[in-house]
Amino acid sequence: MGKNSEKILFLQVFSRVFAIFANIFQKYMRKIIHIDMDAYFASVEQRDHPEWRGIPIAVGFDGERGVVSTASYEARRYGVHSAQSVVVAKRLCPHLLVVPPRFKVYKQVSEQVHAIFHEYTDLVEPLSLDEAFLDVTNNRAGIELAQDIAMEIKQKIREATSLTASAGVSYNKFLAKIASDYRKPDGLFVIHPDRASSFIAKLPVERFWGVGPKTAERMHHMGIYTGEQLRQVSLQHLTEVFGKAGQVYYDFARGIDNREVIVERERKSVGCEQTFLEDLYKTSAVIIELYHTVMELVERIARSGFEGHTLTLKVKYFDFVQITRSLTVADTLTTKDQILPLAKRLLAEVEYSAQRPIRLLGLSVSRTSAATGSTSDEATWEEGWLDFEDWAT
Ligand code: TTP
Ligand code: MG
Ligand code: MG
Repeated sequence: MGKNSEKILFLQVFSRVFAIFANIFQKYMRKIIHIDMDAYFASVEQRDHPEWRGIPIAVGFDGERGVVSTASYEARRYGVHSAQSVVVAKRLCPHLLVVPPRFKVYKQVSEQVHAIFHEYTDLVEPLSLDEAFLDVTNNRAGIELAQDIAMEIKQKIREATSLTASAGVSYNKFLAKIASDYRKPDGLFVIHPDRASSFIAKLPVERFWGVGPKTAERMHHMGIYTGEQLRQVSLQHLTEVFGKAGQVYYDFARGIDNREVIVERERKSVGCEQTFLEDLYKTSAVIIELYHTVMELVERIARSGFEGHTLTLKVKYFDFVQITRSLTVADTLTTKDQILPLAKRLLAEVEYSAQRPIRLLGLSVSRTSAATGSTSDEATWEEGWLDFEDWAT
């Protein structure tokens, strides 16, 4: 064996050993909490309108094309849920009350809750208006058990906002996120390092973070229903089927997630994009898809509380050539009525035809006017529940 290949072998062994120790360290040293508000928008509405308490309500814009942002627990019993059309929701629950959102209030409450988080640590990573990760390994209060911190935070949220939150505690983000969902509402669930393996083994794959309905279905087709079964599949097979996400699923099945809690990942833009099943060239079809993309964008802006002034349209043609068109306005772009006309204006600047059909449409809102060309192509897989790909830079 040559000197070089010896060196490579040594490095490989070293990095493998290092990874094993790093994982053990993470497992027993890190303390991560995930907090998520219960039925967030709906709970705020029921708090502020006592007459709506105890009855099925959905937050969203009422009408033919309206979509449910979220539903109260009373409504969920009828099968009403986020991202469902209002028409379907009313069919399931005929006496459903559909109330319009008040994003300003949701943002204010979110700020109150974040102030409470920062009493314990500055390592806070917001995922959306109603949830965040906290790394409390070294916390300000010097509290030993993360579980105790989670309990205190829940209590303080209740006192400050009259709302309930659920908390998940574990040694990484993936498990903390699953844990917060496990005993909703008003839940507190701890996944101890020693219990993680058996917990994951029994976990249905659809509860894995990043596994949306489509991925779950594909896994089911492969005969994978639980964490235990996912663990039996080789890394090679998973990456063949799921691409980059395959490695993530492989690690998650083993309770491994070394991602750090990233502080105040300040968003520069919020956007979404959609690749079509077939390339489009008819104006009517393109306009319909543009409309859907605008609706999705409006939801994402609402969820993130993002305030931006520049709208960017991204078009990818059949041959993968991509162009972007932007315009900046004085108003903060948040509503459909503001964004749709601007999006149409941008689309009017774009040429397409049967010879040059469109493969993908994307829209984003960003803070500055320098957005053109800077919108990232990298889709994040954080939330797997919609057909659209998310992009955030
Ligand atoms: P979630 O935390 O996903 O849901 P939730 O808080 O309503 O309910 P849960 O108790 O299960 O956590 O989302 C937080 C808020 O984000 C939600 O109240 C409304 C908004 N939202 C949308 O507008 N559209 C969506 O598709 C989802 C999932 C959420
Ligand atoms: Mg929530
Ligand atoms: Mg949430």
